[in-house]
Amino acid sequence: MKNLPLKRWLQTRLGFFSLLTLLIWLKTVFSYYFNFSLGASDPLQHFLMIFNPIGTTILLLSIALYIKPTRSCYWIMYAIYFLDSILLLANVIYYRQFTDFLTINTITSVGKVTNGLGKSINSLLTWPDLFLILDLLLVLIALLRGWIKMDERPFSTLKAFTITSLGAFIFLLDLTLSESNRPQLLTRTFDRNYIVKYLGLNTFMVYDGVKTAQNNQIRSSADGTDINEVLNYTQAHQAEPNSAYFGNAQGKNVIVIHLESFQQFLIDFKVNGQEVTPFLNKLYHDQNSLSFSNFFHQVGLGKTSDAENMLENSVFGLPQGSVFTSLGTDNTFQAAPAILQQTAGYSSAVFHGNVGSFWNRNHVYKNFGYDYFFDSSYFNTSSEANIGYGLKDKLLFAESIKYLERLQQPFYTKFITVTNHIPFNLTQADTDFTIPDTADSTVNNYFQTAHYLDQAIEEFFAYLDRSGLAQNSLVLLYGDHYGLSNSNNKALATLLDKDTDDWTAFDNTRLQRVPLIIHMPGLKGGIKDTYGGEIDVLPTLLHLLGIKTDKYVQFGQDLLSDQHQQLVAFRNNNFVTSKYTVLGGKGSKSNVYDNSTGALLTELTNAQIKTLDQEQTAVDQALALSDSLNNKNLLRFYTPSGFRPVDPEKFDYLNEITELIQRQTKLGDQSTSLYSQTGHSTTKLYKTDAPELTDPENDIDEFPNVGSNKATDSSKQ
Ligand code: GP9
Ligand code: MN
Repeated sequence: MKNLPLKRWLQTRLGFFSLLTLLIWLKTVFSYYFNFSLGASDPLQHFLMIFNPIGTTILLLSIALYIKPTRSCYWIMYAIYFLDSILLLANVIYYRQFTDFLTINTITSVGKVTNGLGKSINSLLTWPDLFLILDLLLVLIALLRGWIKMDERPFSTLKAFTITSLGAFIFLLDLTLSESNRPQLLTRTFDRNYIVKYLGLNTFMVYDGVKTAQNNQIRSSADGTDINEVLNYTQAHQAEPNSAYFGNAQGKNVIVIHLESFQQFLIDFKVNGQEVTPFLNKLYHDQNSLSFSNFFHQVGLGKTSDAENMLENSVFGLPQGSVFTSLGTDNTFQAAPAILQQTAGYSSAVFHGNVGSFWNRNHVYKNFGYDYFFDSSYFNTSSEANIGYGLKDKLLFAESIKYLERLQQPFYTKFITVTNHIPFNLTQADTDFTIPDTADSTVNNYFQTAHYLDQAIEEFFAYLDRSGLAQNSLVLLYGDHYGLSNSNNKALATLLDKDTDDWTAFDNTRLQRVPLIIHMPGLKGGIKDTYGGEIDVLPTLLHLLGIKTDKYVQFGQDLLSDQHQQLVAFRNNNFVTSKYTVLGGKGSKSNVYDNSTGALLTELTNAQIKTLDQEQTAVDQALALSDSLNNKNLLRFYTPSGFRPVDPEKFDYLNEITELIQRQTKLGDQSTSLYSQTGHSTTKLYKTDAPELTDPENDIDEFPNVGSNKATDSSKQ
């Protein structure tokens, strides 16, 4: 036994180092699979999950190899191993409660964590957790008892450096493979789960630490007076409400339908003679719909989350990354749910079939003041019900009714659809739509998922009619951003009867239009060609509801106001006016297109140049002030009169069903939920042709045995 090579190996510094690396690696991979739901969905992702702890563990432990004195080297290496293991265990416990990873901010605001965990720390510990700390004790005893002898021979700096380099190389390999599987992983930061899945817990910690330090530094450089410049701008930029519309929807429920990747060109569009979205087309032209034909998305890298941010706050996203993921956990917001709750007693809820952690929604919505968040944990997300980013749209609407009918009215709700998301996959059973046959399969598939989404909306509207909700609700539908990117547009051009060779940047910009439809029985509708964008929706909506917006910090303008300026800013500082599309930078460098002809204007008059320069300056100023508001968290310095800052601690999104029922019971006769008004459930009124729901086993009436906001594997890729 004594001279076994393995034992001899363990008595060397490298052997000890390897043992600790192995232990951390095993424990981490064990936790990835048994304690966290990271949602690996292809072999490469599984490989990366198994591979990612190695590089960073080597990097960390190798620090000790530079230390020459024997005892210091061993104990420092042990300390690193100890701390890393404790960090893992702490994450496991935290995740069990919050379905999320520890961040620097959660660790430093210990009160918050212990508050949340304190209640249930015992129940959160399980026997297999012992496996994560037992080895710490065994290695300690082995060292103290001399079972592992300390090797007196120091490591040469060169050798230590070689090992550090090996760690760095493995890490870079992991990073490269991850980026190939999930482009823009670090620039967009979709979900903390993703960073851990691809790059590991240690990397997430460092990444989060760097981000937090940067944010804190920018924030601490701000003081109360910095908000003044923003207030001066937003107050001067206010557009007066249009008296013909102000208050038209007072007291109505609001249902926002977020049409994933849905572009304006789909409206009235036909493929092989078949309408792609017949229901939305009808709605678009309905006399009770206000529809906008020149409404642009204005998102940056934060895509869906940027669109949501603009809709809820009338504040832009960031030039890099997403406000939701980089600032949404800590920033102060004065968002639609809070404004509506405080000014008109609205309750609020979001329905979305992806995991709550995606785009950091589970934190952000609390800061927005959302009462309820029904994420994938509240739905039956079996594998056939899920596609791409979560629950299929028909199922999302159908299965939300049992929650919707319990909400106190008036309510402000948002349904975020997902099926029409790239790569626009759908199972055979879900579609009979004949897709086009361009050379680009992404383009072809886009029409089938858009068609499916259209049917889902139609089913939902039919329910709203049958249940009577339609009569006292305003439904606002909008496309969040493009589905087909510029690289797909050449293939799309053929379907639009355009010559591919003549396709220009102007054409690409036109395709950034998305629908905005505001529908309500009795609303004086019509198709408006006002040029506007997502930033304008909140003031438009609030004015329709009869709520003045002048005291809030909002960068948009009411689309129905005569004072609306029709200056649409994009996140890259390009812009569109009612006449021109201005792309590619400032001054003489810009390309100016005429909106009516699409021609590139090469000879501009001095007066035109002057106006365009002024407009460019206005666009740059709006974006810069919005960035300063976000980055410096300036709303913490300004509370509009009569507004109470949102307390995110009031919401946990964990037991929504119990909370809904308790609220209803507590209110008794005063309860205004649809369920209370009708005296029974209305789920039977929901009709869907979704194949998953024709099976009697899948009952949309029942509250499923879920609802703890636990992550599932629904967020693929
Ligand atoms: C997922 C969804 C998609 O939850 O909202 O976000 P996107 O990729 O469109 O930004
Ligand atoms: Mn989206």
